[in-house]
Amino acid sequence: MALVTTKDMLTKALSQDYAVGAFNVNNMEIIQGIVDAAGAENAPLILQVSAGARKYAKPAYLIKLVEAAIEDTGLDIALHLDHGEDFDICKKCVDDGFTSVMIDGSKHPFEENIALTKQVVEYAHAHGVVVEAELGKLAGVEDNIKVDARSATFTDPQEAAEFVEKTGVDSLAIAIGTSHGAYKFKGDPYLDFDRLREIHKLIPNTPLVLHGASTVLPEFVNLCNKYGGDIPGAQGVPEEMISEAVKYGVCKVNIDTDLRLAMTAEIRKHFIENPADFDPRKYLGPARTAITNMVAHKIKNVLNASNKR
Ligand code: TD4
Ligand code: CA
Ligand code: ZN
Repeated sequence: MALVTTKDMLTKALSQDYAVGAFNVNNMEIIQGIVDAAGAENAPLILQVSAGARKYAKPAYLIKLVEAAIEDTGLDIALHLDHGEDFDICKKCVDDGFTSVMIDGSKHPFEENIALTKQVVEYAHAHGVVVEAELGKLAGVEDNIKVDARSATFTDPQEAAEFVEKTGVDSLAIAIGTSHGAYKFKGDPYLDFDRLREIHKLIPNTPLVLHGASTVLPEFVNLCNKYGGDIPGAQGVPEEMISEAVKYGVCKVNIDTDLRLAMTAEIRKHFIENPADFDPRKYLGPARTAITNMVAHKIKNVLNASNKR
């Protein structure tokens, strides 16, 4: 049991056509809910922290909570910085003991993204930490209709190959039609699988990362709306599409929105059904269990990662 890098996890996942779930964590109940599922499914696990999570919970709490989870469960867990926006935050996380960092230079021009990513790779590798980078832009809800918008924003396969070669990055986040949040598509869900296959063909040994991979499970959206919520028209990536992507080099799958929805649905339900309750353990406990069940389902039925630890 230890804090481990994602290196071996992703190499193994890539060669065996399954994916490691990378779940965003913001508090104790979320962490406990996720690790219980990974333990029960005997699955590899990445816990990831955004800048927003660091701001909300403070880095020291998140790191200690993850260390506590390792001690309590005996699992190997990778602790990853999600969407690091500059060298400084990546350096800070490397210095703090993270085992993996993402430098998200996707908003910069290609050459600048390369230079920034290289700088992070040099520092991180010198400290035994692995690096994920990003090329291409996650689609906005509007972008899934127009083909020309696709080639402007989605990851270019040739560029992906050149980028990996020049930066020495360990894994690459790609843009093929997903986006963050609960409103991913206006019409029918669409992922550019041809593009994904082309990228995977050119860089077959590079683990690919799919951001924005929540399905926005209708079960939870409906519960939220039934119990006083107002999130109409929410739509994510169908689970079959995630499983399909896993066949073509995607071996890290990022999930945050589905955690948020599971937790919120359960809490909304509890408040309406138990208006006299005011002990946070009474609603955070079931919310934690809802997370465990949802994550176990993903590991087993979507990521194909049960018993891959
Ligand atoms: O990288 N992520 C998670 C993004 C989390 C953003 O956190 P802040 O609100 O703190 O900025 C994903 O790719 C998850 O995608 P999803 O489909 O779950 O939204
Ligand atoms: Ca980005
Ligand atoms: Zn992301």
